[in-house]
Amino acid sequence: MQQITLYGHPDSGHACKVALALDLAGIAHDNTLVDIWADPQTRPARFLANSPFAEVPLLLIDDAPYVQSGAILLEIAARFGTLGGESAAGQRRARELIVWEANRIGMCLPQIRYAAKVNGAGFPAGSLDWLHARYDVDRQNFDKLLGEAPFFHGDQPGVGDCAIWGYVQWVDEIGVAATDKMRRWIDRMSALPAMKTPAAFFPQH
Ligand SMILES: N[C@@H](CCC(=O)N[C@@H](CS)C(=O)NCC(=O)O)C(=O)O
Repeated sequence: MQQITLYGHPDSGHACKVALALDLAGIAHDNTLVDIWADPQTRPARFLANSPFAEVPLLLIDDAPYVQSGAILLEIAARFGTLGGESAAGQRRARELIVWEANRIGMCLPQIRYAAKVNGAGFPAGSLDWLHARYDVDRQNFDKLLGEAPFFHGDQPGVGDCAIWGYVQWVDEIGVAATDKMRRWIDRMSALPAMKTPAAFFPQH
């Protein structure tokens, strides 16, 4: 049987995306916490040997490493034929959603969230305004991409929903406006039986 290990941290929406996908698909795995706020050199040796930037998420399938949350999600969908990976149309949808998320909503929301944590230290003048302006476009495009379906992949959530969940789960904490459609999608995602809080995905033992 394959041994699957996900390295992550509850503050990492990128890691939450992958943890959610594995649980939604019912793929047996272990989650291992990596302290992303500690000196990288203190992180587990197996993690450092396999994550080129010492970043989470890292997925190990047996001894094969997979990094970059969007690429990991696409690997899960294709390898296990799940969460959109079952059909050519589902795979195309997954690619489009994941690339959009990484370029847009998954770029500005983590930065706005991090800026609040460090009180804006290191953010050049005007950069937060620029990030907020981008998010205003992104939330309108969120509505366009979702359309009238309950999930981005249609009647059931797929890896694209997992990707978008990564940071949209925190819109209220971040203090940015959600659209009505976004709020209803958040409610549907929150109600999924496989859904967990970030702390439950990556418990601090
Ligand atoms: N583009 C990467 C981003 C990964 C990333 O930024 N990980 C952060 C946590 S969200 C991290 O591990 N930071 C710790 C560090 O850089 O030392 C992905 O999609 O997986």
